[in-house]
Amino acid sequence: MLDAFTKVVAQADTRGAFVSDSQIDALKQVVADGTKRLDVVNRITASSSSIVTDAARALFEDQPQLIAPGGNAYTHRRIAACMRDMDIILRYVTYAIFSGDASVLEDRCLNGLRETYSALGVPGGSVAVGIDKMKAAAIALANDPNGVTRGDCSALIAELASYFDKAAASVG
Ligand code: PEB
Repeated sequence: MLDAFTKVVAQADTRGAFVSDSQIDALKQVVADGTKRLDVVNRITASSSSIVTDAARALFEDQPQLIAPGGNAYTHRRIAACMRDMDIILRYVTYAIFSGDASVLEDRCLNGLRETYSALGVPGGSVAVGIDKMKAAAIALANDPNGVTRGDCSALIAELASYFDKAAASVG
């Protein structure tokens, strides 16, 4: 598990090189955007349960066969497992945006998830749709200008989007 800084160190060490100017510049930006980054983590964390519930509800509205007899989310036990999975994925996305690196998400959540889902008969494409709905809600929250000093958050939002996209692509 790496963060933006340890990633640079690991990459430099692999090359047997000192940290480069361009790497230092990129990390300066990470430091400069630190407060915004924490605001994003804080907002998503505070609303995580509604992000998950709303996304699951919208997914089941779009794909009612999931909760019909024979569907992979049929019965409360499976609905609960489904919402728990979405909660886990969102939690790892917040860890990734917090640390500025995808490795925690990749190594501890997405690694082997496609195989797990195929063994369980969980439709990965539907999970990807659920992730996409969480992405839209999380980005709307992170981008909400109310209650915060306004600034350019485009790089952070693009980074946040990339973690959701990585999660969706790994199961879809
Ligand atoms: C991954 N999900 C399920 C299981 C595991 C995971 C390991 C099997 C064990 C269990 O049921 O608890 N666990 C989960 C995860 C991590 C982890 C992401 C990462 C660290 O440790 N079914 C649907 C929807 C979708 C869904 C499309 C969006 O129809 C999910 C939600 N996952 C789902 C369901 C089950 C499951 C298990 C329904 C239960 C399947 C079953 O028992 O038949």
